[in-house]
Amino acid sequence: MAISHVGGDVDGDGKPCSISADPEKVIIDTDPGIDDSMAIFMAFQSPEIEVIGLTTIFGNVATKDATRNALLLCEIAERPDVPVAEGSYEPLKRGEPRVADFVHGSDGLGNISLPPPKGSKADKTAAEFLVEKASQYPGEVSILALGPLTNLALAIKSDSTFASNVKKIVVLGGAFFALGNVNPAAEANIYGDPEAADVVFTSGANIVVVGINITTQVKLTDEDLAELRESKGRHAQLLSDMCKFYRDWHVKSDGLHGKATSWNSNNPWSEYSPVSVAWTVDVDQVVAHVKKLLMKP
Ligand SMILES: [Ca+2]
Repeated sequence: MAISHVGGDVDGDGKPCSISADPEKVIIDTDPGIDDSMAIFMAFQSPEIEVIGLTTIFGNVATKDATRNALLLCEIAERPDVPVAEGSYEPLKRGEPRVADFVHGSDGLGNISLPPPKGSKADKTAAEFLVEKASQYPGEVSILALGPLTNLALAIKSDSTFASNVKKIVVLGGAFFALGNVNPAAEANIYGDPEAADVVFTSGANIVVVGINITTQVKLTDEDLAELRESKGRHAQLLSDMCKFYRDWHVKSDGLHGKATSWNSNNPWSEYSPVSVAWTVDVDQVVAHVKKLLMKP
């Protein structure tokens, strides 16, 4: 990303810092979800990113609950202007979607009795919204896909130029040389709609995959959560409340730790290049970045 403009104290840390003159347009395809709520708040707190819309999908909750939560998160972040387009209620091959509400609470946000949103969803479906924005800004829109890939697959199927119009699709999903979290062979977002994942990975779009082998390394400890609660972070209290349910569930399972930085472009989808897979990350740096954004006033 080009850093070409020195802005004011956008970090709130007392020092001037660089921001992109032209923030990256991002659509977040999401099933919020506590981790997705963090990601959405972090995106809103990042001057490098212009969130041009949220699209919703089943996964951590049913799609209509994901839509309610997405609208609510935009309102809490004082960004009710951000459109929320509702996605598919079911995977490509149809049938009841798998919903993991035992991880995130029945409302998807840790059962903390939040009010309903005031606003309403966009007129367009998620797939229509994705296609419209990708063709309105060809080569400029990145999609952060945080749930099953149904909406992206529908967009690819409905518009043959979609895959080449999007700048980049960052997929949170898969497990590389690691066990899945639904069963040893499958990670939840891919398992939620494997046919859609196949459509996306073979579309020719510029894709970066961040799998569970990475995400299980990047953890907020109880100390981190205490620090968050004590911080002046804009949504620190809310996130701390939400995280209680999530933390208690995750205490039951744990992953491994690792460090280094590498992306592997030689992978099972290499013939559909460019698909890059993250093998490792600098865990300390990622955690520090997450905390910085979550604790930003
Ligand atoms: Ca998610």
